[in-house]
Amino acid sequence: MNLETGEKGLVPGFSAGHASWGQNGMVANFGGHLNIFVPADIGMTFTPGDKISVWANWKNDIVTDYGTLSADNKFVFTNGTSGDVDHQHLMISSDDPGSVMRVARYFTKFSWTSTTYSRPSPDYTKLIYNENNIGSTELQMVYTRRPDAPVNVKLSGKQITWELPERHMEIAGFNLYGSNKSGRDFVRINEKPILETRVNIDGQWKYYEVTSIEHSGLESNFSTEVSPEGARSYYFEAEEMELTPPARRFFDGYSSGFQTIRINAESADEKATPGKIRIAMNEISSGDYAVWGRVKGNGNWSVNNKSFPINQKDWNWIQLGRFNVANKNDFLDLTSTDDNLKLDMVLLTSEIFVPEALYPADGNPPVKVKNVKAVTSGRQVKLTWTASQALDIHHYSVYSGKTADFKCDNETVIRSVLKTSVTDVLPEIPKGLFYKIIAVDNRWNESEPVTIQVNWY
Ligand SMILES: [Ca+2]
Ligand SMILES: [Ca+2]
Repeated sequence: MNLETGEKGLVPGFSAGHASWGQNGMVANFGGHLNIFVPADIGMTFTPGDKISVWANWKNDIVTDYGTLSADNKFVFTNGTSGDVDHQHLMISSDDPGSVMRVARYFTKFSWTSTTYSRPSPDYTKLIYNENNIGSTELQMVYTRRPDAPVNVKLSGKQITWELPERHMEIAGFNLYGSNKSGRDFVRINEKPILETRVNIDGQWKYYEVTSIEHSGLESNFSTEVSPEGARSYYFEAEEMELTPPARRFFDGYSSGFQTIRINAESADEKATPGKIRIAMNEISSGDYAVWGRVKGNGNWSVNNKSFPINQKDWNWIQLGRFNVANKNDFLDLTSTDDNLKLDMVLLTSEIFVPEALYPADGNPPVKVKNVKAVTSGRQVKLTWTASQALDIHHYSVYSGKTADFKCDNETVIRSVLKTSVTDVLPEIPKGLFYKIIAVDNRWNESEPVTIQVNWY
């Protein structure tokens, strides 16, 4: 009986195996390629069919195990168990289940003590999962997106105020950055995180921005800049804009926010339609702006129907013409039909500069580490160093090679750490051994490496 209305009848209960549960309901498999959304309050209705909706209707089976639906219903995290998603942790957008993002590959054997669940953190900036590759349970973590930056940032006299972004369960505080140039060269000002949503400034800098910082130490990109003279540069993460397939989210650790947009049609109909990224101009001051895109791939991006050829093997900032913002209802539409063409970020600026870094608002790397020491003990090498002086330091990466000129890359990295020491245990005492240490800031700018040679004799 419905106690409010007195209505009597049969009410449904609902359970599903191997589903992705969230606070507001679940996404459950219904046959191989169809997923349905069942809201959590399904048992409160006599007509449950009206509340169940199709969440994904894939052309091929996407077979997944248990998973998690984010608290805002926007993403499902789950692990693939066969076919082309086998052994992969997936992040799938509810807005476009056609973008099945492959976040991490896992190497594990089934065991009840080490099940392969995909657990996002509360704001789903990180995915945590088990493996039993080495022992019984190894916890692994991968970043999935940056935290959201503060919103409604305002400068009034000597005070800057802001509001919490939509996703903020993991935000521990805020950092303040200043620069004398719009859109670039921002440096952190505060030593300890700001715990309130306001800060007083001394007016030493022309431009200010704020960031959110998580308990984990992961920092957001910058908010919109504020200045007594008004903002002149605006950055947009392509994946956070309004999207029309075949413009789809794609996971890429070398892109800003760890995600990018890729043109990826899943049907002939989609192939015939341009994918679109729409950027609203509602917070942009009117005026004439240079449009820059961080792009990769081959093809054409069209900006409000004017076409720009792209031929970039690696990520690069390319100017995509100019745009005159006349009023708040204007849109900037970036479109393409070229498969695998990518767009990571967009910059609108009325300044004259060439954006260069992954995130040009801070292209300043930390200073390199000092006092690197190596102490050997049997087959162990203990490396220590003095912390980099940069306020925006995030971690240190340690690389190892046989010659002094070895390259620092994914092949030679041995560990990334938050502390200032590493102990490397070697299988045997090598003939030549060099380590390089690189300091990395919150936007992944890297210092010059410092090299040390290790000798046993
Ligand atoms: Ca991006
Ligand atoms: Ca920096």
